[in-house]
Amino acid sequence: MLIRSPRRWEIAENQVTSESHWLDRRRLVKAIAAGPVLAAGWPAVAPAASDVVELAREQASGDPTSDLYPAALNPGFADAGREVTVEEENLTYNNFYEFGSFKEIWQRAADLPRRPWSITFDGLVEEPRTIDIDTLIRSFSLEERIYRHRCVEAWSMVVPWTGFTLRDLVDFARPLGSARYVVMQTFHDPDVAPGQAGWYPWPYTEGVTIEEAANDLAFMVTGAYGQPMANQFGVPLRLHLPWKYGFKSIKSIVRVSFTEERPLTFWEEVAGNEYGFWANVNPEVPHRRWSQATERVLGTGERVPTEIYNGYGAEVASLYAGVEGEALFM
Ligand SMILES: Nc1nc2c(c(=O)[nH]1)N[C@H]1C(S)=C(S)[C@@H](COP(=O)(O)O)O[C@H]1N2
Ligand SMILES: [Mo]
Repeated sequence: MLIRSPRRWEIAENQVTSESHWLDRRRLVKAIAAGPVLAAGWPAVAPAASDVVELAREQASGDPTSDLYPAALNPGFADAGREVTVEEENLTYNNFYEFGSFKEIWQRAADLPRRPWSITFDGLVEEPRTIDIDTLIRSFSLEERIYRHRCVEAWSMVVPWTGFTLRDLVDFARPLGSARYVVMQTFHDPDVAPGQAGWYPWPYTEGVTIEEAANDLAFMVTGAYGQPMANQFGVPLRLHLPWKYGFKSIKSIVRVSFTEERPLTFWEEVAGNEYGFWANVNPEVPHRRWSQATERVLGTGERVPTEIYNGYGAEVASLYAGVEGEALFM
């Protein structure tokens, strides 16, 4: 996510974070051997791709749900019309502000404990409850879907996700008939996530309408590239809404609430004049500071035209009949 300008207090935060907090000794030694370490604590030479893939494999093989992978590919989502983004690329270019406001947060995200983890369902539900993540994941049958992802920063990727539909999660939660929105929150623990020591309105909060949540495209992600997902993708459970800008796709969810009122979402609260609730992809509505007409496809060196609803209009455009008066696209 791009904000107005680098903020003085964020830079200070990066500088006070010691390298050893997020680079283990072995990696730090390697990084130093590879080149000078910048004052801000960032190795000048990018870590070898094998390191990041190796770490992702370690995280996946230690995951208590690893026996569920690989899940069957849903033939309806087998072709995203573009090549799947190279895994190393995707593992080293992430937005996860809890770990810092830059893309290479993968080492820091390795500090996030994958277990124990539970999810609380509350608000307008028949009965509020807190469920262990493994019990939750095992109550659904996992499938693989290849989706395009378009970040509001005008880059995109193609990812083979594994998971289950948000619709199934909503059914599991048993909301009351009065519920109009599904609101999700990320964990909040500044001891593990140094970015949360900063000024942002933590925890990260996102939401969709009950109708959007029921759309078949709305997907709860547990895995990527045929395995339990690496920490930086938002372990152990994240959302992916492929027709919306990437910031709607909240990571590392701990709470799912049902409300009558529209929630104030994280980026809306940070910069409501730039990031709205609906955030549907539209090449014709520029961001206040840049065009959304094209996107840089990660790992390809190419720039391609952006499509309305990120190319998923046939599935989702009908959701927005009747709300045209609102700022649907930012
Ligand atoms: N909790 C949380 N979820 C988040 C973000 C974040 O900073 N924190 N960034 C969002 C943005 S802007 C994007 S583009 C995607 C990036 O997902 P990726 O790192 O798996 O590519 O995650 C989204 N979900
Ligand atoms: Mo994004």
